[in-house]
Amino acid sequence: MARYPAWGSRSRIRWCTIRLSSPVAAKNRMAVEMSMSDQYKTVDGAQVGVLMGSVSDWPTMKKTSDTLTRLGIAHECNVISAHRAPRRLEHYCSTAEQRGLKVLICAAGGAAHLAGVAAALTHLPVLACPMKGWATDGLDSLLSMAQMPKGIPVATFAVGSHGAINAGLFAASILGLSDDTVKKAWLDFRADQSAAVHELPDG
Ligand code: AIR
Repeated sequence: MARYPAWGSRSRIRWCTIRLSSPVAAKNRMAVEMSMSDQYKTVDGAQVGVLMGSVSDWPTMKKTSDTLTRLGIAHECNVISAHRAPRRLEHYCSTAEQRGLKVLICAAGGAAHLAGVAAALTHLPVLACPMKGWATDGLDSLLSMAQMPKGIPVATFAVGSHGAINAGLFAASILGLSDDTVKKAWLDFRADQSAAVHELPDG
């Protein structure tokens, strides 16, 4: 219960009492929470959450998803724009840790605020993937992500598919610190990659 000032007919303050945690309010809050979590996909056992500002980012971010799959890392992919669905983003990020996620990878183009806002809403590490937009070849999103002011960091990767793949690999290097299966997959990947590098060109 709390008392709040309310304006009376002659502009004098009246006091009204609001029951802050009435059963009806709690039920409404629960309904809002439930409908909010219906608006994004969750995967049991996911360690990484991949977020995109738009479905138009998916052809690039599918490479992150493929990289995580190749390394055996359970993950979930969602489109949640910081600009177009801010409340959904808040709900997703503020429940991320309790749902078992350990790393978020955020991709957006243009004025890309997704990674920064996500990092403001969770203390989990946030990896940022700038997308090539409709102008400036992705420089706008690169700077939006790389130029975060001190206090809330995001780790920013290269524009486009190279950054998308590296973000997946970087997630593996983070998870590998505490997960031996992921560590082995990550080390195997690196060893295979080294073995595939030839010293001299053919011919
Ligand atoms: N975007 C969406 N909401 C906020 C931002 N920054 C980005 C998307 C996408 C670009 O805007 O991440 O890269 C264009 O989105 P769309 O949906 O118009 O194709």
